[in-house]
Amino acid sequence: MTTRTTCPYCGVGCGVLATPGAPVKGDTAHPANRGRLCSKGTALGETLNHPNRLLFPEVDGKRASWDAALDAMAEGFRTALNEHGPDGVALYVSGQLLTEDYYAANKFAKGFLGTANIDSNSRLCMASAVAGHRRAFGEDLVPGIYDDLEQADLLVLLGSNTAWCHPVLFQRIQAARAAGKRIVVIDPRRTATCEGADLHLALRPGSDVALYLGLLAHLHSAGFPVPEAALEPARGLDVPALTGLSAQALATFYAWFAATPRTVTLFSQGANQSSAGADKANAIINAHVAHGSLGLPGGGPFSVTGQPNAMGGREVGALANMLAGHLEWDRPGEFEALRDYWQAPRLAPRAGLKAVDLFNAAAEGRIGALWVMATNPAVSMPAGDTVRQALKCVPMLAVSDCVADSDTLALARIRLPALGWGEKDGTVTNSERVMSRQRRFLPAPGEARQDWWIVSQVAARLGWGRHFAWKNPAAIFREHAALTGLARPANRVFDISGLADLTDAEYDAMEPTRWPVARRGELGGRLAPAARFVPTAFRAPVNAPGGDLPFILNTGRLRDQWHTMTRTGQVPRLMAHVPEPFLAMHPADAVAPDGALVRVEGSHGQAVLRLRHDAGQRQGEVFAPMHWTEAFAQGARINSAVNPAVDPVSGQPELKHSPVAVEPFPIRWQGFVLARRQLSLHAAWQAVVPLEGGVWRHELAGGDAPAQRFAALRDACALPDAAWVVLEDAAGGHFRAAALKDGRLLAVVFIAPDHLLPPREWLAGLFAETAIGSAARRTILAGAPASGPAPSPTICVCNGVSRATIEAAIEGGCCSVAAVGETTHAGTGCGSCRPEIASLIAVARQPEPA
Ligand SMILES: Nc1nc2c(c(=O)[nH]1)N[C@H]1C(S)=C(S)[C@@H](COP(=O)(O)OP(=O)(O)OC[C@H]3O[C@@H](n4cnc5c(=O)[nH]c(N)nc54)[C@H](O)[C@@H]3O)O[C@H]1N2
Ligand SMILES: Nc1nc2c(c(=O)[nH]1)N[C@H]1C(S)=C(S)[C@@H](COP(=O)(O)OP(=O)(O)OC[C@H]3O[C@@H](n4cnc5c(=O)[nH]c(N)nc54)[C@H](O)[C@@H]3O)O[C@H]1N2
Ligand code: SF4
Ligand SMILES: [Mo]
Repeated sequence: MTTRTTCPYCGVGCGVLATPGAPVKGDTAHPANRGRLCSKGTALGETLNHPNRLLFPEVDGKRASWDAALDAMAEGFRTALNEHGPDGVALYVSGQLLTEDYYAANKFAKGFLGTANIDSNSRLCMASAVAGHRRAFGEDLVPGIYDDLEQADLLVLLGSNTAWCHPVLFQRIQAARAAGKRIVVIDPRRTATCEGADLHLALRPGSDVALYLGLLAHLHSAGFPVPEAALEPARGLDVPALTGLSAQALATFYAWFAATPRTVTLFSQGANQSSAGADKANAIINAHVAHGSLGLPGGGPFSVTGQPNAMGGREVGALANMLAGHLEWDRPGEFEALRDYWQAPRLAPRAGLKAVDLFNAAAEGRIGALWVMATNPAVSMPAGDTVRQALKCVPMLAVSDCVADSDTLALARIRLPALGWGEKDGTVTNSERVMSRQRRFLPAPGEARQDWWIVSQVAARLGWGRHFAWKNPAAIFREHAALTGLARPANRVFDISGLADLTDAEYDAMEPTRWPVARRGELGGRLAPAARFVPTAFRAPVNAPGGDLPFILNTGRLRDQWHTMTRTGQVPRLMAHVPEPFLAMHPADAVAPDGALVRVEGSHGQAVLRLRHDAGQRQGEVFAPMHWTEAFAQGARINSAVNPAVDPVSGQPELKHSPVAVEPFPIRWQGFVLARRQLSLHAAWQAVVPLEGGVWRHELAGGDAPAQRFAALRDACALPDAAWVVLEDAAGGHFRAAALKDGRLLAVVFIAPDHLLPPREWLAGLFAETAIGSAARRTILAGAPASGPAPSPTICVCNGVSRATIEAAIEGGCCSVAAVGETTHAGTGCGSCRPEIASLIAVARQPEPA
């Protein structure tokens, strides 16, 4: 049985076909991807059968019945309401909830707890774009559709690593790249997205508003109408100095933009995660309004969403400063309309606390009950250590999650097992306003239940049962859809009331549907909303580097990881691309050799990462991926070092810009252990990596005595009947051991005084061998084969092709991505690695430095 459903990762919202026991396939009938998938989507099947699911409710660390857990929830909320009133209870939810779950959570908080303290991880993600849309269009609207990205003659990718974060959009763009189409990337670092771009503007971080003000002034001088108020902040602005871009590069970009009616600016976290995020959105919109490209096919501003249902959360209004269905407190009659529709006399009368303020309130003891759903704030919030402290201050911290061991769950008093992808049922909305069904195709594991059900049961125990008496997600969807058609004093574009009378069967069969759908049968398309110019003045990021914190820390994503790695971290082939947490730094800045460990220290905390020299970084700036958690790498959570500065309009944290210091991490030894199971080891620094074939890689470093540590690590492998071959050079600080039994390798332990250890890939491969002879035993401790190519990281995860193999093919004369594919099969699977193959070709073509 094949089920048509939707990928649970990014906001592209690809349709997938799921058949239990077979690999997941792209749905050729889905408008977002037409059959394509990226590396994460392709590996979805491998994330099922998660080894570490939360299967039963738990209260105070003990298994509890649902009845007991739900009673404890209700009691926790009652106590907090009595002690603090509605301002002292809160929910923190997520764009990974389905629309129906999201709607239920928002109705519970705002309608019945009477608090608008319900915020979402969308605050860290989309809040600035939402604020920009509301200021310009009076409503949170994304005008464009994906076809516009294909039809644009000039595509500007601003603060977006599209190749890695919206890979199927990137594939669509590349496939539709007709002669003459230009791509400009605006990003301080050189990313995979820059491959094949016509222009890369490596601007100073945070200077996008200045760049777009310069564009507005240029458009004005080229005859496009711009109101004086919007132009004013551009006067006298030294754009080259503020952006660090040459006058020539600026002139080229501005001239292309002015001359190309079909121009799209696609923007993402480089714009949103900024203390000027809302202004960046409006500066972009202003330029398109002046240019006349807003609403044109192939034109306009295009905010792409991150999470699978970031849009759905915005539609149901589950952010602290919004009501449901795009209704607003400050528009006459809307609050009353919602209050009457929900029959909710306690409806929250005003906006609540945004994420950063919410966790600050918790730290101050002002939050008596907090319910976290489908997000991992202990890892993903800035000033991570402070947030962990705050979570510990909440008397009733409840967490609903699918997995049993997130960093946030570890702090919870009540743990509620939620259904995950493939088990839950409902809808999601992607970046182009297309609502798609996520359908169930797996049985519920253990006692896990869908989030909306859990909400409805807590509500019932608080006496509000009849308002939450839905029998299925279809019933919630109908209530939500009808709400969007409420007679409103001001018209809203977001209207899906044409879907309010879907039967259960029609809902189950619902095809991907773009809003607005005001009447049954109608379908939404590209929007051309009336837009206001919102004057934006340039402001530098809140915290400038200097003094003790001389570097700017930028953070973001990797191709094959999803957020806090709860799913992708379980899949060896997705771990193969980048196995360890790292810090990228320009070689001229390097404070330590490539591969050494460094400490990154910010105003609120620190993290230890492996240093990577990377000429694609601007000097003075460093970059770290956001993904690693305490569970995967002790001491390597980058958000400990990220500052909690926020945008004054949107409240979105400035996750892309934190002043930090970077220095060598003092250690006496570094090492690794490969074993056939995950070991519980403790060291000053550690990263754990699952490898193919059931092998676990443990990277370790410490300041204790290496000889004792070597003995302890061998003991920790707990292999009493294995034969160990051992090499000890106590004076040099080198210790190596391999445990074998019946010709099979069971474990290796390597320790060195620094990071110069043999590559792990070859050793890991030996675990698959069944008859390791005596000659081979010696090479194990050498850490390298007697002959043959050195191992290298996997670039193509679909076909397991390493960088060395690709480089050999290029050396052998393959000079295009297609030719490399024919020779090595690299890039012929999902295609996510094609930009990296292109970059290896480009590097090989560069002349040798004299
Ligand atoms: N593989 C993968 N894909 C994902 C996700 C994932 O975890 N993994 N997560 C999804 C989610 S929730 C989101 S929100 C999206 C995010 O998608 P993106 O926004 O594309 O991803 P990021 O890597 O966070 O940041 C994008 C780029 O912004 C740049 N940047 C930093 N500062 C500035 C600046 O001041 N100006 C400009 N112009 N650029 C700047 C960074 O260098 C970075 O390359 O990805 C989604 N897709
Ligand atoms: N430094 C830095 N920090 C960042 C960012 C950055 O670029 N830099 N990006 C920010 C952005 S844009 C985002 S979106 C956030 C993401 O950060 P988080 O939302 O914290 O990350 P996830 O790992 O996706 O957490 C989702 C959790 O929900 C669980 N889950 C999945 N599905 C369900 C479900 O149906 N029900 C329930 N109850 N649980 C479920 C998963 O098991 C997982 O534990 O990180 C933000 N933090
Ligand atoms: S681009 Fe990849 S991660 Fe995003 S929805 Fe499509 S398959 Fe999933
Ligand atoms: Mo996001």
